[in-house]
Amino acid sequence: MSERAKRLGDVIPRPASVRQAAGASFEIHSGTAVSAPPALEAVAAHLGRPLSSSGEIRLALDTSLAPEAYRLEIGADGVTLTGGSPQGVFWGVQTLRQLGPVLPAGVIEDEPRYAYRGAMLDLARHFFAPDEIKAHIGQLVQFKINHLHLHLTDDQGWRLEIPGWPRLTEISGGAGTGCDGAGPGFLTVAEYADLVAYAAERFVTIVPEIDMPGHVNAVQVAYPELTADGQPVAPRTDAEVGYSSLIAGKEETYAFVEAVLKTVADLTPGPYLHIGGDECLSTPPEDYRAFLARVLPIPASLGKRVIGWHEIATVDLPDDAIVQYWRIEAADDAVARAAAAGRRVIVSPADRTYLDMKYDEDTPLGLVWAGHVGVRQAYDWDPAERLPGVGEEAILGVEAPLWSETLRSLADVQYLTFPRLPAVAEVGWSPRDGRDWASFRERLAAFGPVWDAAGISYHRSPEIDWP
Ligand code: TNX
Repeated sequence: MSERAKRLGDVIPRPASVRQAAGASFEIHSGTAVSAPPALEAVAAHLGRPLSSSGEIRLALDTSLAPEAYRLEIGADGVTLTGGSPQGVFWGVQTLRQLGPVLPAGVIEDEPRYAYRGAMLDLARHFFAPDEIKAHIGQLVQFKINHLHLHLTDDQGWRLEIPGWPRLTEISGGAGTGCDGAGPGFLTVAEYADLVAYAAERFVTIVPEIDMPGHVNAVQVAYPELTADGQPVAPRTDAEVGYSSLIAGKEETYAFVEAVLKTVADLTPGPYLHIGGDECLSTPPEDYRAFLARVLPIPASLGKRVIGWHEIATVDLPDDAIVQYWRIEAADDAVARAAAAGRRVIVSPADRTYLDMKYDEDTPLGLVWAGHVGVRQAYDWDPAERLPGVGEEAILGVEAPLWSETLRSLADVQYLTFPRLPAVAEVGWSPRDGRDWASFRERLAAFGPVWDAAGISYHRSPEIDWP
């Protein structure tokens, strides 16, 4: 952080309430310690300072606050950070870290607008190693992102070991897989479990996605018995979509799906299983319905809540199903009907939240099918006004997906993620009337030096006056 004294509200996402007091600030110095009750010692460790019963950064719990809420009180004698749960305290720690060593006196009272604030990483078109995913999580949590959706499977590759189905990863996670064959690799069961634990220590829930019935060429390369005629199909490393499908009328299909979802559910402590369901252009509509009628109830039988891309809203949904909206047009009747029937929606409009869209015509990476997504475009919209019939009550939260067809490295991930992800994070966290582009772009500019120092390959968008 820069040494310049900040205003108390100079935080992304902008806190719900900020009252800066006149006068004294508190400066964190080399000897400043943290005091924390046993239940908060793990959170305290994220401050990287010694624990002491007389620490001037005092962590506390107050269960009358919402679990993700926190209150930060800064006075001349130190800092008191109180959360509704350890997660709330952890978000307060992120606020503290953004403010830097010189803390203006005053009080921040903060809590999120939406429970679900997600980012998605596509491991199928290009695999990212566990250490890269961990580094990414470390960046995301600074902006209070609390879900990482991992797109683990697609036509080009299969990226999670499934015991009993070794060819999925031996063949479709092996050499030559990924777009242009340049993204091989997969997570072993142990690596996935370790990743889930790493995320959990940072209060991030992993949302695993197994995409079906479309986007399954990699499955059918590994197990030709899952094609319509049982004949082998060729691996694909291009970026086409909509040509592959599991076969709704084959019993083998469901044995496969049940085995995979059981494994993923057993490995995933979080409440969600994402079953994809998007772009099934080669699945006849009646087969799509028949397939989902069998598959949508499986997560509940495994103790999980099902999420699917919004195409699933065209079929009968379990009561607790969550629909993830990704289109660019304003209206979608099926999603509105699902919301009217009580289903929750994750809002990911491609023209606002897709991190794989180019910023502008000069962006070397990314796609353009949803147009250019500049920083202001990612910031200046409201989830509750996006879809007629999908108001505040229906919205579980927002997510920014990053598809990896054009990505080859963690630096590429960072380039498309920063600085747009902080914009979507603020859309998901901050109260609507507390958001304002002029303020956001000023607060965002302060991250330039932070990212420079951390070696983050962010895009120096011309929309921001970087210092
Ligand atoms: C659409 S959005 C897809 C993905 C592509 C992405 C590229 C969605 C649910 N499916 O298969 O990777 O566009 O932007």
